[in-house]
Amino acid sequence: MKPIRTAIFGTGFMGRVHLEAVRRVESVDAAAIAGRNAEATRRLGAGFAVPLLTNDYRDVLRDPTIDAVHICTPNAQHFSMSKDALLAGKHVICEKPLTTTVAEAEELTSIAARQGVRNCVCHNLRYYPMVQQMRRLREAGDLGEILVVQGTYSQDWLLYDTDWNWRVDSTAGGPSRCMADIGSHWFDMAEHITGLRMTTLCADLQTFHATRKQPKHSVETFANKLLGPEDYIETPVDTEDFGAVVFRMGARTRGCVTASQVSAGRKNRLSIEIYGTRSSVAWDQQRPDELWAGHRDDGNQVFVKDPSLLKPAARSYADLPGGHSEGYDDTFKQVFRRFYASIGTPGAAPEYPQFVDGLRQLKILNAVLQSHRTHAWVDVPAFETSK
Ligand code: SOE
Repeated sequence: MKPIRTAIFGTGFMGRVHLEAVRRVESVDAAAIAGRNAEATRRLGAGFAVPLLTNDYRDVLRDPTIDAVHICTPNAQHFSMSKDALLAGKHVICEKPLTTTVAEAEELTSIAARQGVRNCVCHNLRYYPMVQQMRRLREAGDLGEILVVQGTYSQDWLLYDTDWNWRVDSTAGGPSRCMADIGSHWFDMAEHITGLRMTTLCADLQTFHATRKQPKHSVETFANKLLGPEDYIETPVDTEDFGAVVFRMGARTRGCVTASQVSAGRKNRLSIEIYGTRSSVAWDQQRPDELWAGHRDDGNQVFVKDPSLLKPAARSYADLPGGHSEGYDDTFKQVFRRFYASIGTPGAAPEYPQFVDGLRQLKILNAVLQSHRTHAWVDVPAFETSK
């Protein structure tokens, strides 16, 4: 089969992660990189011997030999780049959040449907083997009825007022920062595992630093710790550092979650706990190969990832034998592998999050912002997602 030719838009942290993962997928060639920073584009492209390097993503869209694009730029650019790519007939993988407004996400979802191309929003964290195992345990009825869903997504890389990244700036990242950047992963995972949908919520957000010291030059995600205090500009901040959300999933299931980018020592801790009438499960992204199972009338257990011990439907998400850890990078490989396989198999049902799932997250985020603003519970509009 002829390899599928793909391009990466954006050369920051996510651009590199996508490029490395694409290189691990069978029958896909990394054919182009588009980045605004010429030196970063050259360096990334040279390292991976990518043939077409440009500072104008439209050069890629005009190239009929390129089949697909990955959009890994700051959030505010997702909409126009995705729209242009869809209209150029490319298959599109876009980083989350899909857009910065519900209206934009709705427009992209309908253009994608009209164009008949494959589309994916990168909620990759669903594809840790143990997250898939939790989903399959729930499907098999091992958890019983889900009563309570709780957890956190906590990081510390924006704790100090000297910490800066484009995500802090709402014109680049959108009106929500912490909830859109990491809270959305948690919500997506909670719905994916439980099969339930958030129906109503009450949110409280907090911006601890009303101003931050913005470096005079652009800073790579998570790389701010390497800067000295000398060349900063004091800049007002209008995006949240922390959020707490209490929610309902239908008539009986209840939950709560916090998302934080100011929790010292928590580097990238997504933790989720699901309590059912039969048993419980709990998982932490920083110990990805372990799954805790809790029992009322028996000893609790810690399962260690081993494909042969996973539920059959979770097995294809674990490529390595037990004792060989699989982590963050591997989740991208799992998404991209399924995305590219679906391009090669036109009738096949997609097995990855699509733009409609990105739209769902935008609706949840909208409800979070509205609830915080009005100090009130807000309903999350019900609609069909791909899950
Ligand atoms: C930064 O908070 C970030 O890179 C997010 O943007 C990713 O989606 C998350 O997976 C890790 O942290």
